[in-house]
Amino acid sequence: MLTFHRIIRKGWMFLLAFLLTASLFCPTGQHAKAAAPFNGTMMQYFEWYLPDDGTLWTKVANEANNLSSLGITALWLPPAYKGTSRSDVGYGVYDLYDLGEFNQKGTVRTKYGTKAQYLQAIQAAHAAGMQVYADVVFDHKGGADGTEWVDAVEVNPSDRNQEISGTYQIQAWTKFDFPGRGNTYSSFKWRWYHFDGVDWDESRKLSRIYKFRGIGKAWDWEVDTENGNYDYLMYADLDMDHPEVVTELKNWGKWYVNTTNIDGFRLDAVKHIKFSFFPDWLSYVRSQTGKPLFTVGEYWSYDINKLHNYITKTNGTMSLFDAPLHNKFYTASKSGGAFDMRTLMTNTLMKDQPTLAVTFVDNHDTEPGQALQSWVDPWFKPLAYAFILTRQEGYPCVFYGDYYGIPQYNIPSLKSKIDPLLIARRDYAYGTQHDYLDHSDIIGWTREGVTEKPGSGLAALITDGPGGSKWMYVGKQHAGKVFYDLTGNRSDTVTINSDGWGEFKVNGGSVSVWVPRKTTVSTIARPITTRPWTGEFVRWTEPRLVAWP
Ligand SMILES: [Ca+2]
Ligand SMILES: [Ca+2]
Ligand SMILES: [Ca+2]
Repeated sequence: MLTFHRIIRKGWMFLLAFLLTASLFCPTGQHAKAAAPFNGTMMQYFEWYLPDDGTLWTKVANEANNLSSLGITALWLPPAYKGTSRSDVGYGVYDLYDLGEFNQKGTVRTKYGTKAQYLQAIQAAHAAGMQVYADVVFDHKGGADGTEWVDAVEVNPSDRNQEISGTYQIQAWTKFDFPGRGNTYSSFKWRWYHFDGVDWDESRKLSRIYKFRGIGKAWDWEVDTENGNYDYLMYADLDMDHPEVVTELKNWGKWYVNTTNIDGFRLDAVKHIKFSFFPDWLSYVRSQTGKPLFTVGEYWSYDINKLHNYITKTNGTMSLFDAPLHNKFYTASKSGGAFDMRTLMTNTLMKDQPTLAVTFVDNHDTEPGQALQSWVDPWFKPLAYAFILTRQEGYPCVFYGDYYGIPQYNIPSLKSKIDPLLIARRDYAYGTQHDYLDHSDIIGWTREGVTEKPGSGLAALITDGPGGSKWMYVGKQHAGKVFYDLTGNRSDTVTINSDGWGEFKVNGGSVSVWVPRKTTVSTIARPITTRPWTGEFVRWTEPRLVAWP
């Protein structure tokens, strides 16, 4: 009997130990955690005016667990290689192979830190269950080590197909020898014939748009047709028609992924790069590294047809930032209520190519003082974030400058406004969506929730005008449940009727995200141990090219 009791007791203790362990890993009591959906959320982890103090990579490592626990699943980090100077934001790329490792351009580290710190940041992000996307700048190179004499012709800045001078020799900054790095990682040296043009003649100290002359030299095509041919943007423009350039960039891509272990790319200035280049480059790097490498391109245009054209030409091989949607947010925020909110998604990628749209509110280029300045007014930001974070279309990207603020322009942090919306995305924004985009001021939508995500489902309202209410359907499974406003903007509650409907309210010029009041489900932030790093896409759906039109 004693033995029998011991066995029982031993068995009980095993069971207890198992339950304890299981509950540690599954605080919500959901044992089928692996199968539960999890919404992917990207964060652009920099803004233009960060101080040149070399601390960003360390901050990434330090904040990784906090960001992950709020539901951030991927970080887009700024260009990590050596630019024209230490304070270069990264887009004036000098040496793609110098990640803050060699003494070049008067510095070992970049604006953001050293190579060792960068690799550490990526490791920390992975350990916290997040992906990391690298910023890739292939359009141009700056900060050349020397000049070369090159035959060139001036072109009309507003029509680059039009030559406006005879051919003459200019002194161009096109010689890249990388004396600080030597032949480490690559022995490739850049010469004038690897470029299509420059905008500076050192011998005459003249600023023009110079197109190089020589065998096979021409602006690349197809590129964006703004200014006739928008191949040329700045610095020394890479010639993607030159096979040595294509091979070197492929070698670099493979080296970069293998060296840094990053999970994807943000491609800079794709409208200035031959449209056929990236599908070839991406398929090479993906096949050589065996990684899916999620990729989003920056095609800066508010014209949806240009984005459709690029997606068609690149065969859906990459996502694009939804610049037209950003423009809608900007316009709405500046219209004092006169914007027709029913049209918020019209002619956007979010609507037309929802699985290839990376949605965002603002970025480092739309900040005050930047080239594409179009800063969404602060009152509208929580509305815009609710729109991209709680709807089913698009892969949303949260901007560092919104989240932490921009001291340079005394722009305060919106963390207290964005955090509840991140929670809404992480825990509630699942399941069938019902749209009520039916009023010039107040629009709304609901998500029914899914059983694999207990307690999920929501009802959201935003208005650019007066406050009001809307009857919306959240699903019969919510009948009798009490919903409250997760944003805290309203303190009343809504009880769902027996048909699954409720009358949800929103204040003027505001947002409310109504969610079921928790009963048994814990509100403890998801510990990272429940989502071990798998290297897989963390999205609700894989990218998929939709037939258009
Ligand atoms: Ca060319
Ligand atoms: Ca170009
Ligand atoms: Ca309106």
